[in-house]
Amino acid sequence: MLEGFNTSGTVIAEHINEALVINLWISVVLFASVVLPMVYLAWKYHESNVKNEDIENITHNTALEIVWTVVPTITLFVCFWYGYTSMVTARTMPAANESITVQVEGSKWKWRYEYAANPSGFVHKLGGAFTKPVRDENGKIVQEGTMGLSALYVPVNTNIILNMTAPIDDVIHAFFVPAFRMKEDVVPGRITKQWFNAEKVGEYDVECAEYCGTDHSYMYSRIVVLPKDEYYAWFNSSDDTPKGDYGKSGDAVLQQHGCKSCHAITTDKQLVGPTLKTRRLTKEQVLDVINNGQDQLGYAMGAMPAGMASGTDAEEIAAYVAGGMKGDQPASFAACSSCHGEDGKGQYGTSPSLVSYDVDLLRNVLKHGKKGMMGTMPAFPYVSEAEIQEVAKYLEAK
Ligand code: HEC
Ligand code: HEC
Ligand SMILES: [Cu+2]
Repeated sequence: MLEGFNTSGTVIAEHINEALVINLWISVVLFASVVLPMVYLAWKYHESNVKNEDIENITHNTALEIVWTVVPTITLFVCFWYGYTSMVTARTMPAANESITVQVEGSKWKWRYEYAANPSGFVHKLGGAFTKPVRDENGKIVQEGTMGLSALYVPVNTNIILNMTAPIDDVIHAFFVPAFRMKEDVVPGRITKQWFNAEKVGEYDVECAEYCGTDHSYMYSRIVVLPKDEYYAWFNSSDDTPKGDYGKSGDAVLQQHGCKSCHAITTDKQLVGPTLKTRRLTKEQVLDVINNGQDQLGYAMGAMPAGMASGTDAEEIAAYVAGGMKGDQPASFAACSSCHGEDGKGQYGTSPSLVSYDVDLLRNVLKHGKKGMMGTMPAFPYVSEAEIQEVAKYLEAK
């Protein structure tokens, strides 16, 4: 699943969003101004509503004709203006001496990136195929897919120019970065260009948007936007990739499986599901489980019975758990610690941790899915154990 249109990483993306919204509203208004009167007039002048003698022969109405010519002309010029200025921003390359230029090559079925030589003369060449995961007939991964070195590393707040081409005997590809609203054909024997200036450190998906051959959809890559010092530390070295296992990090796993479309990872925002930023249960969720019990995650302890606490005790416990179990522990928590442990961490995986997204919780939630008061999380049986470990490590480190 692409991280895409809900994120915006560049000035160009902002421009294009603005143009889109303005065009959309103008279209809605123009559409309504034609269709609503049309429906009304069709009704008003329906055969059964008019008599012959009511009908007048009107040849023209100058005022009305001026209005319906001038108003749409102006509004369409507004559309044009926003489209045009966005296009100019996207198409005007920044000065080469104030930018980093990277050569991009798309070929069946991979992206390659080549940088200019660094001060010690070393040329970074990255890229390669995204290795597809191999699954057995039950959808279980028997061999993991990897990003390998297939990411493009760039510094934040810097103009990046991409000089793109494809080998002469290859096919047309299209370099598409949804979060940057950036897409351009990559054509054999021709150089096409795009530029961007990413405003936020992060990882953004790259796809091939050409849908005419078997594996364009697997031409998966990423743009990894790094803080400037990290970028230059890597660029000036002869290391393959910057420090950190970018292609297979917990963050990459969350991205690849589409977790991020339902879960915020770095903010407190509740999307479809809860944020995975910090611990985790809201007071309402804890109360809900206390009142109704729960039996769906497959822990060794089995079901959690309903009614382990009630009234002010329950309130007090819920507030304590939702607060991350900090401060003095209310005495009433004794009703819970027998199973969840004194520290709420779930006694070595025999019952759920109430304070962290540990490996056991992730594994159980992904295996069984989870239905709660926030909604339904589908099961993800094909996320591998290694990926779960990575995600837990990543969530813990934050
Ligand atoms: C008898 C052991 C036991 C006791 C006592 C107990 N729990 Fe549980 N609790 C469990 C088990 C087992 C689960 C996992 C149930 C499942 O598989 O869905 C659970 C699940 C939960 C969950 C849901 C976790 C999640 O992420 O889905 C919350 C919240 C919770 N317990 C809070 C409490 C609180 C608060 C108390 C004290 C009032 C308490 N529990 C007492 C065993 C217990
Ligand atoms: C279609 C939306 C959706 C997707 C995709 C999704 N989740 Fe969820 N997830 C939810 C919802 C909704 C809940 C809350 C269920 C509830 O009410 O307890 C949830 C709950 C969870 C929980 C338990 C949170 C808690 O505190 O009880 C974890 C952990 C989790 N998701 C991890 C993941 C991971 C990892 C992925 C990607 C492999 C993922 N989710 C993909 C919707 C989603
Ligand atoms: Cu392609």
